[in-house]
Amino acid sequence: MRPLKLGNIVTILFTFTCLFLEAQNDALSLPLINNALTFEEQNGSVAIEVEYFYLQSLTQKRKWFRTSKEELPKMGRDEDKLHVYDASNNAYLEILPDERVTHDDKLIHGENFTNEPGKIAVLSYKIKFNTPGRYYVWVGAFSTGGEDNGLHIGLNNIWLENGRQMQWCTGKNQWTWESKQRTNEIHCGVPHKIYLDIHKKGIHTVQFSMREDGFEFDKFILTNDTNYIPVEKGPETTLAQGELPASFPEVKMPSYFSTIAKASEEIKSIAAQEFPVKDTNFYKNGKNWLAINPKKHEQATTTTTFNFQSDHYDIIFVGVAENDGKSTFTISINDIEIGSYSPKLTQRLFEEGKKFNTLWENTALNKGDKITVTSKIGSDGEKWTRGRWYGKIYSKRAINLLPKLNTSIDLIKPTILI
Ligand SMILES: [Ca+2]
Ligand SMILES: [Ca+2]
Ligand SMILES: [Ca+2]
Ligand SMILES: [Ca+2]
Repeated sequence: MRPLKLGNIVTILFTFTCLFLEAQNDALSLPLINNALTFEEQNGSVAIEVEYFYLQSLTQKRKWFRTSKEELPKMGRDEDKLHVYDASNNAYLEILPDERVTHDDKLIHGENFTNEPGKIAVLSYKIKFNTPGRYYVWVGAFSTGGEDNGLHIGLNNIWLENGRQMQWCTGKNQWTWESKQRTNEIHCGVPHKIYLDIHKKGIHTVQFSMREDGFEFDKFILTNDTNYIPVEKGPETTLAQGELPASFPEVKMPSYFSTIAKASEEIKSIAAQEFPVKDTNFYKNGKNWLAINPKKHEQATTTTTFNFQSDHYDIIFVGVAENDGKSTFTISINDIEIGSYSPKLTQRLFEEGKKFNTLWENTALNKGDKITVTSKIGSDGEKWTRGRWYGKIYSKRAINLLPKLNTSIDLIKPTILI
């Protein structure tokens, strides 16, 4: 028997792939729960993962599709990346296709945009309310542009003025809680104008419908507390009846350092933990960093050998910013200092990314050179930093990868360099 030619094999695989995706797309727009499942308001609040809608209707023009680690909708135009990392319950819905990505794309009323609530792609959730009253609606959404940041809210198939035109302006490119209504005067929205009035105890249906296609929707919270602001992923879901499926699989954010280090074969890197630790005053902090214990030491020094080809390199030092002071890092080659660097302060406990890297351009490095990093802890007057750092990256001058390297991490896929 003659062996199959490679071309044949490829064709066969391709056909199967297409069939599989079509079947999967359909499944990603269907409810995961039946209409017996009822969420429950307790103590004036209820939080719901939007992927647990029991009904989706009016889907001729646009449809909500679920995205999770293993579920990736392919539904026409959809230019933004996956945003599963940091989504509550590791899953979210996106309304697709996203035909209006920028202001220059044609606005088609009733198709890629609608100011009329309850007309396109309506999601429904059953909630048992124990406490009648006014409930402010908070929604966790991920917006990447100006044409994917609007939504409408309804109650029991009635779409009132205070559920129209929910709007996000700040918090681009990250999951962001908001509760504002767009008005003609204030396009970025007015707080406390998006609410539902629950007049009677018992089961009500809360609904959402499209305003702009490409909207990404993670979770919503109804609260009767005017001062409430959600933090992190918001409260847990509470149920009156039924059982939710198991949580979606977690998606870990790839390490920032490994992502940029793997961006090209021309990039050489030495991670902090590849430097020796013994007798240096450093310790290994988690899987990626070296750090100093401020109770024991103020300074630490480590040296390793540069084993890559001799050349001129752009050297990027990948630091970690901390919130209790600024650490200082000094880099030397064969005991000759090339410079020092202090990452800026951050509001978070620690943070990494392009804002916390530094660069020494066009530096001669020879195979066998001794590379030394000295860290000094910093302080805010009360607490001390830990002099954390991540590693160093070497990029050959000739190919100039800096525009690529000088980027922040995006999520999931390692093709992340913009
Ligand atoms: Ca998308
Ligand atoms: Ca859009
Ligand atoms: Ca989107
Ligand atoms: Ca979710």
